[in-house]
Amino acid sequence: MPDHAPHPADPSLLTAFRDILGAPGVLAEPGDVAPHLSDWRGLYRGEAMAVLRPASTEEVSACVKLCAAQGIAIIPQGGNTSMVGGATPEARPRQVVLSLARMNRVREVDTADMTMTVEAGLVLARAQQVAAEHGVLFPLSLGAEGTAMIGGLLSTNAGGNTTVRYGNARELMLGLEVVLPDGSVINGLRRLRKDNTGYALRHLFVGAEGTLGIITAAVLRLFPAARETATALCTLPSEDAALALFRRFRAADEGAVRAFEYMSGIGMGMVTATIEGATLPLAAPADHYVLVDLSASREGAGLRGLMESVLEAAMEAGEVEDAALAESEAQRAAIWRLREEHPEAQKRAGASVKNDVSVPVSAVPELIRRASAACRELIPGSRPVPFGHMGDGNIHMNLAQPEGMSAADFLARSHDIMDEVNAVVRDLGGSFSAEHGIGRLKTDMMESWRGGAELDAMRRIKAALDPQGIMNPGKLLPDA
Ligand code: FAD
Ligand code: 2HG
Ligand code: ZN
Repeated sequence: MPDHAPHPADPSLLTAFRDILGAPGVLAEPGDVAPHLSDWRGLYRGEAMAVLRPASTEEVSACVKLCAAQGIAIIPQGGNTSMVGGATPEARPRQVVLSLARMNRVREVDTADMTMTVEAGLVLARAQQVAAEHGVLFPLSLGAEGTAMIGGLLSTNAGGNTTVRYGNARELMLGLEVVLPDGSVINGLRRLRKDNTGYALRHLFVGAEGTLGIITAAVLRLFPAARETATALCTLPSEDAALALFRRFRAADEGAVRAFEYMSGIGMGMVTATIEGATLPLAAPADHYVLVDLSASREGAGLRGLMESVLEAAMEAGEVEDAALAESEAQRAAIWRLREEHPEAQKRAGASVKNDVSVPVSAVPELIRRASAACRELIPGSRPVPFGHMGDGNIHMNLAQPEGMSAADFLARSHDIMDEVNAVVRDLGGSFSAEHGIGRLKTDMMESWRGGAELDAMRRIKAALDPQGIMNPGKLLPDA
């Protein structure tokens, strides 16, 4: 991928931005700008004349008006944890990164209406914590929660571990405040469960990846806090057994399943080998693992009994080989750590190609088997590392480089690998982009998956809202 130095700033423009934001609101020194120019995975690096750090919606609006007048492109950035290079600028001049990090206030928590109104730069872990301090729950949960921000999470319609129970970010949003590409502001911070008033514009910005405007604040849904939990890590003989186990839990008490996560033996091996303190609470390693997390807002819900009886029946049926049940919060956290360290462990284990895909839940075992076989055949010695959110059909069908191959040679095959996996996904009626979004990584797949009337409608929406094309250019939509 191209490597570019920060773009030299135009002094008069910097002065104009400083007039709006004050000196702390504009970063222009190369050392300050650099961290905002590349992505977590190290796939992309771009340019920007400055990083703008507005502290209010009015400041965002004023910056956007100036950019629109000057034809300067804007790359909105939250925690910069995108897996698809969505928040990384392209290698082109006359653009700014607009960081929401200073807009991190909680404007209101309402436990009567069970809503929370927060600014886009609030980090997810902080949103969870504030909800907990009020005795309620904000249920979105994912590995990057210590860094990812509400605006970024909504802009990618993030999923994570609890989609099976609470839905994706979209389902957790009731209202939005958005600055449009001309600087005008939609104030849609309504906390209504029913609001049928024409086009649901708020939903247009969820999953738009910053291509239609800048989310500055949101009304989020809250839920009763969990008063009881039960968590187990199981080994299983096959992918089919994992699906059968999911069905058992669903049949026993669908409402109790908070997360149902699949992991392979190769992925778990990478975690225990590369992550300090990560140890398996089971007698022996296996080829297939499932993490089941149950929770209830009612005390005395009997989740421990439910967990034991379902696992016992599954063991009798030969679907579960061994299981470790968390006896304390510390053990629960240790089990979750084995799951959440998968991305980091994969990074430490060498180059990998990620395939964030989804299929109908019933097709997950076939996806894992067929895509793994196809990848092994394409690149002998490569190591499939499927893991993820089995309960909602979203598997990270990742592939790690063969032991003896160079990272560069392996990554040069990225698109062949993605094509191979996607052919299976297509055959199973799935999607090539489940929860991470399109960003820069998958724009060239849009034509083949969404081409025709669907992509055409997206382009027309983009042209109507952002006729100059200044919002996050090069992301989501392929060049016409
Ligand atoms: P950024 O990366 O900064 O931006 C993401 C996109 O949103 C970009 O296109 C950006 O331009 C746009 N954007 C950001 N803020 C705004 C705004 N205020 N208005 C308009 N556009 C905006 N994702 C999942 O869905 N599920 C997971 O389980 C998951 N696990 C992860 C685990 C790890 C370890 C990591 C590193 C990432 C993971 N991700 C996961 C991906 C990532 O965390 C999500 O995509 C997240 O939603 C991005 O949030 P962010 O604040 O970092 O956004
Ligand atoms: C997860 O579920 C994230 O841990 C990251 O979505 C997945 O690293 C990945 O491919
Ligand atoms: Zn995921």
